[in-house]
Parts: sequence; structure tokens; C-alpha cells
Amino acid sequence: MSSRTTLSRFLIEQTRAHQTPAELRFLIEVVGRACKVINYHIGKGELGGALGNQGTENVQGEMQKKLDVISNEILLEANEWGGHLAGMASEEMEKPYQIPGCFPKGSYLLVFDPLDGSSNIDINVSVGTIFSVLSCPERADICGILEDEDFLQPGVKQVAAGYAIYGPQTMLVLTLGNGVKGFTLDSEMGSFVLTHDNMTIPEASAEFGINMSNMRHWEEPVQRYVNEMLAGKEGPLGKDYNMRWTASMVADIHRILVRGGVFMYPWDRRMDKDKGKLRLMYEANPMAMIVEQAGGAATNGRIRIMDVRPEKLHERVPVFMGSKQEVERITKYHKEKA
Ligand code: AHM
Ligand code: MG
Repeated sequence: MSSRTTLSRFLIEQTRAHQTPAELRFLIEVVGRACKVINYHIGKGELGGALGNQGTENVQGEMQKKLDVISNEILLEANEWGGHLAGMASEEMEKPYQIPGCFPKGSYLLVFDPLDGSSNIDINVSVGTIFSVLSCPERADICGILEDEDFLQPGVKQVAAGYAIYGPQTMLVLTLGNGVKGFTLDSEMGSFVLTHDNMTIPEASAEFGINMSNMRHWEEPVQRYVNEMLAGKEGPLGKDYNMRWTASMVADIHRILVRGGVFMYPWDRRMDKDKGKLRLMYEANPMAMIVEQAGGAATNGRIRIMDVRPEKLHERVPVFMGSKQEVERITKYHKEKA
């Protein structure tokens, strides 16, 4: 019988080799289990009656899909009773989720975007779940109510980050701060199996992803950067670039982890000063940790995303991440303009 490394076995081995705390190991297992349940509901699609709008708006003022709400519930319910968390925060909820008093509390905070790319659900294109794990700050009244401030830690403080991608194959991609591992869901066995042992992003690439329909609203450094790529072999870079954009950040970042490239969601003139579309805590920070752990880079155009000090739970940030050389070039253009 071939010995396959399941997520559980991988986590136990992490404890032996890197002293990963048992509580964190349990947390990751629970998130993995919740992602399997989300995967089940997404896979059912119309058969499960879960497609379409919920008819409500989230804190961001966006229309919620039924599956946004279902995925959020699944993650909350799976994680509230195990005693590993002090609290949770979700892109879909205005305030932090308090662990009910009947359950014990742990020392971690779980932050997530339950279903990223949800505009793609109804058209049967990959979507995902993004999560980030922080330590709960030590406070005397830790048994009391968690405040937004408890979560407002820069990305460098993350102890783990990951995403599940629900696509042709469902995968869990994970970092505990020592490289990036990819696990593929074996649906018959019901387990995530290690299939991508050392995910790395090449330093150079010739592929970019950005919503080009917003081009007229970008600032000059982004216009310059993209125009140079569009100029191809005949331009200053002397090579042709390819463009890919799925409008699911999880799918776009997954592609970059597999074959390189750069992903961008820049500031544009319709946004608040220095802000972006994507959320720092739920999307940018966890993806930045994964991308950096895979040898790539992630900035907001000026500084490393993981160094941004969050001021609000639902703060938004411009995002440039992927192959190092590309991210360094676009960051340089921003700095030259400053
Ligand atoms: P969501 O979390 O509500 O799905 O929004 C985030 C998504 C990202 O996955 C994606 O990169 C971006 O929004 C696409 O937005 P748009 O198509 O508006 O440019
Ligand atoms: Mg999202």
C-alpha cells in the first residue's frame, strides 16, 4: 500500500519537526474539514438550491450570494466549539464573532473570507476560501468580549495562512511559516493528500493579471507598468507578456503559485486615498504570507503588504503580488513617482 501524506499526518510531522503547537494543528484540521463541507455545497450547485443571491448585503455593501452565507456559517460552526480559538472575524460580518460562553476558549484568532470570488459561483468558475491565523493578544480580560483592536495586527504576525480552491480539483494550500504545501482533496477517501510539496514562484515571469476595464482610473505608475507589458517584444522590456484574469483572487494566486506571474488590484481614482478593493485582513495578508513563503513578493505599491498596520477590521489595500522581479519593478515605479 502506498504511503500518502494526508493533511493530518503532515501536521503531526510538523509538530515533531517544528514544534507546531497541538492547538494550531487542530485549528488547521478543523478549517480543512469545514472547507470539505463548503466544497460539498459548491459541488451540488443548482441541485442543492444554493446558487443565486441571498437578497442581503454584507458590511461592505455587496450583495451576498447564498453560498457566501452558507460558507460563513460552516466556518463559524466548525470552529466555535473546539476550544482552540479566542474569536473569529469574517469578511461577511461587521463585528468579530464571539465564542459562545458554553465553549472553552483558546489562544488563536481565525480571520477569513469564506467564499472569495463569489461573483463566479453562478457561472461555474473556481472560487475559494481564504484564511489567516493570528495569536490573540494577551489581555487580562481574555474571557470577555473581543474587540476589533484585538485583530488589528500586521500580516507579519500571522502564524499560519492558507486557502482552499474549489475548482476542477479541490485543493488546500497552506503555510505555517516554513514553505508552502498543496494538498489535493481525494473525494472518495475524504482526505486532503499532499501533492505539491514545495510550491515556489519563479523570480521572473511573463504573465500578468489585472482587471483591465479599470485602466483609465489607475495612477501613472500602474499605467506605465501595464503599458510596458502590453508593448511586448517591441517595447522596453523586449518580451511578450500574456494576460490571465479570472476575477477569483484564489484562482489567480493559485495560478501564480503553480507557474508564476503577477497579480494586481491597484488603487484607482474612485477609491479612498491609499486604499484598494481587496481586504487587508481577509485577502491581502494571508495571500501575501503564502506568496512570500513561496519565494515571491507582495506590496501595496509602496511597502510590503505584511508591514501595513491595519486601522480597521475591514480595511482595503492596493495589492501587487507574485514573481519577485515584477513586484519589485511596479513598486519601484510607485516610489519614483512619490
Ligand atoms: P469577493 O471576496 O466579494 O469575491 O471579492 C473579491 C474578488 C477577488 O477574488 C477578485 O480579485 C476581485 O474581487 C475581482 O473584482 P472585479 O471583478 O470587480 O474587478
Ligand atoms: Mg474575497
